[in-house]
Amino acid sequence: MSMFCFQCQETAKGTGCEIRGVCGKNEEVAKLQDLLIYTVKGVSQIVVKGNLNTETINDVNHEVLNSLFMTITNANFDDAAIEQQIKKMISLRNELKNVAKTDNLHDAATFEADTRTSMFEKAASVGVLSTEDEDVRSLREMIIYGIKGMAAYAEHAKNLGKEELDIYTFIYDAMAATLDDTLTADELVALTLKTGEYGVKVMALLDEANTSKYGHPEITTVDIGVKNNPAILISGHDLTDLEQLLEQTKDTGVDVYTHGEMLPAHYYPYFKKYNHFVGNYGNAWWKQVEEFESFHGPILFTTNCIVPPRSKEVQSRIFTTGAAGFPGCKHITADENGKKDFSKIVELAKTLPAPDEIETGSIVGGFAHNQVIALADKVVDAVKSGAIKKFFVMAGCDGRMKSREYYTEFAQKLPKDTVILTAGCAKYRYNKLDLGDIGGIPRVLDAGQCNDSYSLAVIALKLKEVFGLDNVNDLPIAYNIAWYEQKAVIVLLALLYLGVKNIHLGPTLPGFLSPNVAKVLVEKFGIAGIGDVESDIELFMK
Ligand code: SF4
Ligand code: SF3
Repeated sequence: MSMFCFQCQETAKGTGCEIRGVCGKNEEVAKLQDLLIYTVKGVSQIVVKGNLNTETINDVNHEVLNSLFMTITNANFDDAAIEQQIKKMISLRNELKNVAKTDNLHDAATFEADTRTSMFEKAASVGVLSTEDEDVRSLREMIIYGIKGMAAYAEHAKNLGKEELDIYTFIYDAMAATLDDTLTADELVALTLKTGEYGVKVMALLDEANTSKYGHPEITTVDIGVKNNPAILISGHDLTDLEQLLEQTKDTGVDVYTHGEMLPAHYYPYFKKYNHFVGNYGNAWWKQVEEFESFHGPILFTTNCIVPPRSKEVQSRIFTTGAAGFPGCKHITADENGKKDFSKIVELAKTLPAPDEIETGSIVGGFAHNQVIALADKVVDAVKSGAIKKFFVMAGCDGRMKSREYYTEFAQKLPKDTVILTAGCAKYRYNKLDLGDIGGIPRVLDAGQCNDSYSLAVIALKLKEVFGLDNVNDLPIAYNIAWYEQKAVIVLLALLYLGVKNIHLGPTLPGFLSPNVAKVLVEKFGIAGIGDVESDIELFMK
């Protein structure tokens, strides 16, 4: 076996990628990512054992976030960048050791590897399978994946100047705990739930960061056709990158379109002042292979999900920034003030043709908590009068598996007196269907990116209050969530922490759940997979 990774929904055979990732990750990158995570664990142990105050180690906090984010599915395929990050982490780790003056450290906190060969040698013994007990392995990995998602959201919040030290402290505690062989399965289950608690905190922090800077998302119609100007496509989740790109493209004759998870940026009042921020091009991440060809202009990846490009021509137009990376694509770094110079992208755009039109029309979104709560009276009346029978939370991710057609069919076949609450790129399975409205309330309410699943939880809690219920599970809300990568893991853990039961997760249950851990999730939280559309709808409507 040359590699092992089972962190995402598309893992080979549902059990693990062992030769090459279905995502395109090769053995080298997989091993380097394993080693990077191992260094994060070692750093974490030093911080915990040395009782270091996270306030005094901000550079380490930030590099830990970046390291975790770089290993998220489809974020970074650049072996050289990951190797550099490992070296940086080892050097920071050694500096920390001098400050912390701790002993009895784990190998993760002491090993040295400064060449590619020594890194591969080390990586061979520190990956996922180095934990022998399959239940402990399953729980450790679930915690780590949740923390990867948490780190991604904390990074976006940090880029907007919002940080919470106790989130960093939790990341160190939890990552260090994954090295601790004395922890029982019960203790790890408790830590998994605690990860969910911090998942809620980090999403609340990011919500605050986004809305305090860019305003509260509001109902917005987004054009999905094209204009005649040369253009740049921006993908991923980072709104500060978008802001800087829009500033730097102002009055240049170059338009900016969103792709995939960047679509919800249009819902923020702040970005509406940019006339050259013209619309959304295409669909969810996995459709990029065709859509980038017809777009013609440069593409900026601020985060996941990158699909390895098919042609050199497309590759030459892809730029990455932040935790994203792809070998052979230009990477743009921030200066010490967080400023990024996108002028190369703008110059390239000017030399390229305008995008081909692949569709026309528009989509409507912007139903984050503030907007929905502003409509609360209307919503509550519709529920009381029976016009709305049930809400379906269908947030999460999209992916390329054929089995995801389930979600389109599910949305189409839902009774007309139901409303879909969505967030994340899962929405592309049904956001262009004409599902109509109920008394002016659209039947698909898009709250935003995957992190805006937090909004859906806020809406549920608000409805619970309005209806005077004690338990969030007594609301007429069903959860049919699609997952793909590790941000969906933190969203799921956050919902479990909030007490939401009977979540259906698909299109397949995570490969990283051992049979016993899956059993705990089923028994304690009523987690279930999906079946066929008709029987699922019948079950949900009961
Ligand atoms: Fe396989 Fe997913 Fe890991 Fe990629 S991220 S190697 S597809 S499990
Ligand atoms: Fe999508 Fe990659 Fe998860 Fe943010 S862009 S939801 S999969």
